[in-house]
Amino acid sequence: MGRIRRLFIPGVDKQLLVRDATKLMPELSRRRFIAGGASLGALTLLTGCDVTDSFSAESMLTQISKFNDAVQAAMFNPNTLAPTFPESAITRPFPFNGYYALEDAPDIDGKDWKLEVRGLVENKKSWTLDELYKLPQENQITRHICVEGWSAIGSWTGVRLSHFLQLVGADTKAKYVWFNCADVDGYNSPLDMPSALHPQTQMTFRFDNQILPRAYGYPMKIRVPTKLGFKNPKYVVSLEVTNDYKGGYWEDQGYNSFSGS
Ligand SMILES: Nc1nc2c(c(=O)[nH]1)N[C@H]1C(S)=C(S)[C@@H](COP(=O)(O)O)O[C@H]1N2
Ligand SMILES: [Mo]
Repeated sequence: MGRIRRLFIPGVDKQLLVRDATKLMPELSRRRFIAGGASLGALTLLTGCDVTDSFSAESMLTQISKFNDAVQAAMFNPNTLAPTFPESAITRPFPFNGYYALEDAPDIDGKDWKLEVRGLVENKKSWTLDELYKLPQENQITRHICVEGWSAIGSWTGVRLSHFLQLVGADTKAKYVWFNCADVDGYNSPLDMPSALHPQTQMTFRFDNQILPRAYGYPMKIRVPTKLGFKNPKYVVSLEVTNDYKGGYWEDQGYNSFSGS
């Protein structure tokens, strides 16, 4: 994970925290948590606590010890919705994150950009931004959790990915939707089909009611609030419906591809 920036969390030893939390979990949850990589990010996703200081680390542990197996099983269920928040909870400014500095982020001209659609779909036509903007859009205020140890609440607006997949005649029995991005050294990420069809999984065009800024993935990112941050590709240029596991930028470096509920 050479290029990952390590964030300092005052008073919290991440490894100890993950170890303590694991001990507190009921058996079934513990097994799933360990199978999922036992990361601090997964713990944050599970509890909704943002571990940025020793106080919230403590409340996270308290919360975990209160869980019963049924509650945790529900949180790992792909049919469960990610928690939503009021506008007052939005984190401002919302953090930018990439494996490079913001100046090096893709600078895409929306007029030239097209979304390529490939693989197991009936209609492989490319989509312009104007065409995509005309599709029905929804808003969600949800939490984004990064494995580097931070989380933030944002407001995203866009088209349900399941709606788009239906429009292009995608084979929804295929295993994955694989996204490719415009980053200079590449970025891609496979999403399992049940998560692609999840009602909160979104082709996002707006952040905080403004056209998606460059920092957050202009012109389009895929918002998957049931997954960790790295499974939310920005600057997307193509999607491919496929049965082949094609790997991903962070997945290839050891992060669990499931990484979420
Ligand atoms: N194309 C692209 N998408 C990406 C990344 C990236 O480097 N390139 N980083 C991922 C990670 S690790 C995180 S935490 C989020 C950060 O999104 P944000 O900048 O909107 O906070 O984007 C994800 N999607
Ligand atoms: Mo991340």
